[in-house]
Amino acid sequence: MERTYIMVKPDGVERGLVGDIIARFERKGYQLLALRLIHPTRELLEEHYADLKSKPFFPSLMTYMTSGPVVGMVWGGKEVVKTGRVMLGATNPLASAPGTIRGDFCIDMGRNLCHGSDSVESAEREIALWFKEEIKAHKRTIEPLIYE
Ligand code: 3AN
Repeated sequence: MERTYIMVKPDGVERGLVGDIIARFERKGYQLLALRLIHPTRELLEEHYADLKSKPFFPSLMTYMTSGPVVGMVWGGKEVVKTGRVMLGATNPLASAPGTIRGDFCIDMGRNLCHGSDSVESAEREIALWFKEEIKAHKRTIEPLIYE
């Protein structure tokens, strides 16, 4: 089963949008495999955002992301990496379609509520980074109702 790392950022937690974001993934049919409320350290975030280190917005991204707890989740299901990002919307919320999380709930790129892995490879890297312990999927009875 494909897995992705979805994270509600500090603004999403503070604004009480965790439940709505979880509900969207649940209603879609994806399976919640792990969930943690974490106040991330700078070191963890620097590793998570290693490819953005040279960007001019990196210092403000660090300030934003260390401003409060985040909710990290692992979701599983068919094409969950790509579809998860569609559900999040574009990085710039003003370019995000209504019906997406960012399109519905936010305005600024630097307050864009959530993160979703951008490839299967980065999903596995991020899951290993944010969830050290092994994640086991429990057997569900819903699969035949979701997948052919
Ligand atoms: P995404 O989160 O959509 O994968 P990335 O990985 O390019 O986008 O950027 C990570 C985070 O960095 C974004 N979610 C956003 O908070 C911030 N960010 C990206 N680009 C900009 C930008 N041009 N100005 C300010 N913040 C940005």
